[in-house]
Amino acid sequence: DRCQMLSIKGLNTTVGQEQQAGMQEKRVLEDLEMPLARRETETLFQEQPETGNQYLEDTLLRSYLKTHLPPKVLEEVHQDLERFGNRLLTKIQPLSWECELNPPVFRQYDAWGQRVDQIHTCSAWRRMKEISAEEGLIAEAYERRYSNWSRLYQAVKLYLFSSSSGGFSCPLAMTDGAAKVIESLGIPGSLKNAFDRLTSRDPEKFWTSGQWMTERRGGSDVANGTETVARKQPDGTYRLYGFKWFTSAADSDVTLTLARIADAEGQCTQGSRGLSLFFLRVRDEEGKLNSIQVQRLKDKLGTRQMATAELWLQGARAQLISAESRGVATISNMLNITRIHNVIAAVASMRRMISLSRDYARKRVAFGKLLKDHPLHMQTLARMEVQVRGAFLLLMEIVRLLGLAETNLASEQDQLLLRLLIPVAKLYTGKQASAVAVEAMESFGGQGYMEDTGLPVILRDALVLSIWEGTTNILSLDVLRSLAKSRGQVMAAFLSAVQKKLELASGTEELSPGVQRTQEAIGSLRQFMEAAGLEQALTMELAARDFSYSLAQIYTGRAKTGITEPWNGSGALLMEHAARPDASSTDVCAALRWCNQELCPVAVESGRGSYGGGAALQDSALVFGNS
Ligand code: UCC
Repeated sequence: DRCQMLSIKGLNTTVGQEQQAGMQEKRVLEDLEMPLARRETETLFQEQPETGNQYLEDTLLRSYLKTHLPPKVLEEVHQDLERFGNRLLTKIQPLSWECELNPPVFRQYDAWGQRVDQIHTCSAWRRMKEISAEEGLIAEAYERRYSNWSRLYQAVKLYLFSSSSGGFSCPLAMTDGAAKVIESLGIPGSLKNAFDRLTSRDPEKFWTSGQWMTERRGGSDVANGTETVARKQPDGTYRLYGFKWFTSAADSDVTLTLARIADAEGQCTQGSRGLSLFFLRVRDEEGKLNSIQVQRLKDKLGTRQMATAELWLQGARAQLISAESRGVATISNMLNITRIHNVIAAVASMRRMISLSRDYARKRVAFGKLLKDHPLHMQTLARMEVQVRGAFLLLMEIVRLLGLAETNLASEQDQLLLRLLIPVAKLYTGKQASAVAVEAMESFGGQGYMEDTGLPVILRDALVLSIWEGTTNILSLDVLRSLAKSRGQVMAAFLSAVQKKLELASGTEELSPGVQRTQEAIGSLRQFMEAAGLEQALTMELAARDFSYSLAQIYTGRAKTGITEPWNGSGALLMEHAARPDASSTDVCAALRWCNQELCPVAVESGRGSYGGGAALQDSALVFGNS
């Protein structure tokens, strides 16, 4: 034992060190006599927080499916999801951690100085691609085996997969977006092979897609920031010349990208109208890059499992797939899909963090009892739980509407509502996911901050969700775009949908305070909109974020300023869910928690004069310190 202890202490008893070793040996022996000896602390330790079968454990998901899916569909889907939940737990989660430990490596030159530009991904990452095909994670949405419910079913599988995917959800998002664009173009013959591969269940055939939109001068302002030029070739294809500054999942097989077509004099139209959309294969059959050079891989805060690269396009051969000058409008089909995937990732990340926090609360003892027996700790977890419930129902609402739209079953109102809710949900859940990740991390104390627990990865990966696919402000402006383009019809659809849900909820006595508060919030929202219509455009731009938050909170609900404050606001979706005949007391409680205080921040801020020209000047003075 003594020898072992010495070696644990790292002692080396070579000649000339005996004296020092003797002293250290004495200290070891003293240690052994201490009441809490190291031997004991080595045997104890905290049990690791874990989750089981994510599908079986997710009562909200299961109750949602039970309520909405036709019984026959539910039966089949239930079996598959239970099986998938087991596969995730036993086979896929370990791969996810492998992806984190073995991020992609870029090799620019070979040993003999030849430029090779190879992006090496780990075997677990490549296995994720095969699993994605086998599970039909893209295919399900396009095969439409379950008609309008196919999209929702696909989203549920992606939601379960997301937090075990080792970052592979990102290429899947873009693959889905590319398939959607091709489908919306009527699957032209020249893109049939690509469409079949992007939506294939065969791992040998399955392709993933990138979405190369971001250039040095414009991540948000794509219309003015895109410098890439497309030159037409005699065979009708194009060659692209430019520099793409962020290309996520740069190991993808194909991509969609924007460029400006040069005329005979080499001149290009600037702005949004100058942009067209192209499809290209990244490598040829032999794996040789399509006149593309990889400058370097990005050194990112999170999503490190996935290769994001800077790419030079040096005459990459590409196919024009949009009408000339309709690039942004055409790629917006892709954006709307990737934004939904962003929502999926946000909800999945919150669900995972909360599940782990919950399990830890059952295992960790502090102050003489388990964490779960400390009311204040449970209050904190409960607040997070209400967050994820609202976000989950918002996600389901969007994919339900998308499923209707894709099977020609959506009313005009459904389509308008979908257009509005995508940016609202993306901007809102992106912020929620970061807040929940930070709060949940705290629930593990110092352990939450330790890399080898895997918890910091979840936080890092969540932080990008409010940035990629459009930042919070860009998405808030997209909400205004949807209002302007529809001449306000999206708002009419929104208000009518909320009213319908409240009518359902008003049949349940316990929910009446929530119904009342939502009605008040809608009244405030209407007043704000009437007032804004009479003022200058600046008012709506300054109000865009608070306005979008108000829509999110009224439709689903949440506290105004953060999860650490009491619940305020009321949620139409939560109340609709709580008004089901077989709703649980937890469903009612979650809806009522949502229903306590202000849920229309835009009306409050408007009353404070936060959106006028004077407020803009004040903002500027506050930021720059002008007197
Ligand atoms: O970050 C990126 C990759 C990340 C990896 C993927 C992960 C996915 C999540 C995974 C989870 C695990 S790629 C970069 C993402 N970049 C963006 O999202 C761009 C952000 N910027 C915007 O969204 C801007 O608002 C722009 C680029 C859309 C603004 O462009 P314009 O050209 O200035 O805007 P316009 O002129 O207002 O719009 C042009 C046309 C209009 O149609 P027409 O001409 O018919 O009136 C708009 O109505 O495009 C239409 N349009 C839309 N239509 C614009 N946005 C939309 C939309 N969202 N839906 C429908």
